[in-house]
Amino acid sequence: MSGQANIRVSYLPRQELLLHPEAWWQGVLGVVPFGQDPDFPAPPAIPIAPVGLPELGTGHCTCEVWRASEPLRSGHSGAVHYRAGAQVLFGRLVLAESAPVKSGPEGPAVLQQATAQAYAQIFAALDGLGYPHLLRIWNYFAEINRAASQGERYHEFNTARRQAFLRARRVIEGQVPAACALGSASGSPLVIYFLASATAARSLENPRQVSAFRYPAEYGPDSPTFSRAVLAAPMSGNCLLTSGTASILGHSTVHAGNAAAQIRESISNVTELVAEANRVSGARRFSIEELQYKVYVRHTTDLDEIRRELALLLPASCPVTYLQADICRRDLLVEIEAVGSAAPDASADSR
Ligand code: 3EB
Repeated sequence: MSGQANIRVSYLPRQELLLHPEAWWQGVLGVVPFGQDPDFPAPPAIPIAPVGLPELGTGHCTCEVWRASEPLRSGHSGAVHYRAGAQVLFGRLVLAESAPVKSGPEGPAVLQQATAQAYAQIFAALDGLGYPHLLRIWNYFAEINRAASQGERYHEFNTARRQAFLRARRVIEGQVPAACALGSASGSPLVIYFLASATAARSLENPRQVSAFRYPAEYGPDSPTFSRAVLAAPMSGNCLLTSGTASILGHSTVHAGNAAAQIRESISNVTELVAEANRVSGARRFSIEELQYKVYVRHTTDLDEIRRELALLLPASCPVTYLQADICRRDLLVEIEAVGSAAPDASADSR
């Protein structure tokens, strides 16, 4: 046994990261710099996921830093740059869509091709390296709401993702990874980063919501392939990773046009996931007050209202990073995701 490979995330100002000595980087799995400057001076062994979304409401740029408490090594597998310990792997990949994106129903499905390629490379890397269990995957691509051959580009993405799971002999319901899919600026490449594990995690659903993999056809011909959250425990380290969580009840968007009400509903959904995680672990491991958050805001003009509302729902001590992004349904104004780490609790890890 290699012991606990606790995954930890922290949100650090870019300037602070640059001050760390070489030795500090040994425990870093990967870095996700926000803001639009993709050049990031980390040691070349560290995978950098250049998500490139504008950061809101702060004078500096934040970096999401993933760390693990086990010896790490880095490598490349196809387009995937990864860093991994015995239990967990962080990987990232950037793929340009191969031809200019044309609008309208006749546009070529270049996003489908890029998505198919990206996921094929990711699963090939995970199978080859011995981390077959995808825990959480972050997807960013240009113009997610733009009309395309299958309704919107997000629907094309869903079709290609689902097919890629099947081709890689993965299930497409139940034990599927947590995820998010957000729209970046026009011309941005497909940027994906992910956490995977050598051992299976526990996928969670939200009792207030229809599982995304069972969404009816009105949201696109192929359902999205993700679970509402993943509980990575015990070997991958007592970590709760929620999916992007929005103002959806059942399968329907609620509070269209009202950003404050949407963020309230989203927090109610995260609260439900925390309760599920605690129920499944058989211990009160996680609380809404102790998670770390990222909030995706569609219209920067809604930022102040969303911050005011969130200040009523979360203690000021919660780290919250605000990013501008398009959300996958046109009527969604905001989406939130959370990560929680809990202290190892031997008594609760009987499964
Ligand atoms: C939703 O609940 C909102 O396609 O990977 C949230 C999380 C959403 C993940 C994805 C989409 C995805 O349906 C959108």
